Amino acid sequence: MAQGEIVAGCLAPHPPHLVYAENPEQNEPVAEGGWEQLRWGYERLRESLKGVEYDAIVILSPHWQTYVGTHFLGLENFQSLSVDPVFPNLFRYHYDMNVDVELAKQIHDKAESAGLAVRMMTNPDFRVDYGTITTGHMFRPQWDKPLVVISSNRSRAYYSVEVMQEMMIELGRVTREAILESGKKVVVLASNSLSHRHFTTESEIPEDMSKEHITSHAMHLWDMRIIDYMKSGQCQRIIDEMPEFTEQAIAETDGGAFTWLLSTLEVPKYPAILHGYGTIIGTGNAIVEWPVYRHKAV
Ligand code: 2X7
Ligand code: FE2
Repeated sequence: MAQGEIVAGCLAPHPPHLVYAENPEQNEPVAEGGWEQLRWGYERLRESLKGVEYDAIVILSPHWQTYVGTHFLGLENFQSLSVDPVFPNLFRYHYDMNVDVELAKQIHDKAESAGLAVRMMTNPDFRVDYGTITTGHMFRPQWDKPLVVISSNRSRAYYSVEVMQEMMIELGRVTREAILESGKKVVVLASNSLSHRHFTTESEIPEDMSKEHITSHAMHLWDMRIIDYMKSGQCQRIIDEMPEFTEQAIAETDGGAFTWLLSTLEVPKYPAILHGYGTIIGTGNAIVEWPVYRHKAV
């Protein structure tokens, strides 16, 4: 069997506003557009990966929060209605997703052997979180590739960013190993915003872009600093500064997805492609691709 590979890794944020603004048939609320900078960013990401072949998509979402270990979706198919608890006016999405259970189990088993607490989630009535669904939809609206969905173990909440990072670096390492051994080609996605301070009220028309901006200059400076590191191939500095970034920018990196992603990519030293940046109800969101397929040894 040929060795598997990670063909690309992406930062692929999930504010439900993006799906709302796209008006797909699966989502009940209807919008007059909005957040175009980010939606065009997702268009560019999809275009960039159009010619790249892969078998499965692996997502880690901060909105599937598990406090005892890391969980993996463990059934072939999940279908239901997903409603965002904070924005039920924007996101009521009827999903039907297929899971690559074989690959999920391979990552699970490797993680278990490495001493991480893990579990396969096999409850057929389980509702998939809106982070996974929004990233899944925006990354590949056709839903024609199986997913591996990994929960966010909230080790930051019990311990610290440092402990969270140690665990996510290990989870990233075993995720990579399992993918290489699986023989499959895979894209890995971290589903998270950067700075994450929300406005506390919503404007009358949620998609009124005259009301949209970053919550503060400090948040903007942090987002630009992290983007600069991604664009200039300095991902180790992101890992090193993650505790300050996560605490000072209230960043959604607290869920571990970003650290896990960088670890699956062996902390890239080559430049990432920034496809878009924009704010959503005050939070900072970047759509970024690490084009591993361009950096393969020939
Ligand atoms: O989950 C989110 C988010 N991360 C950012 C902005 C708005 C809503 O939901
Ligand atoms: Fe979120």
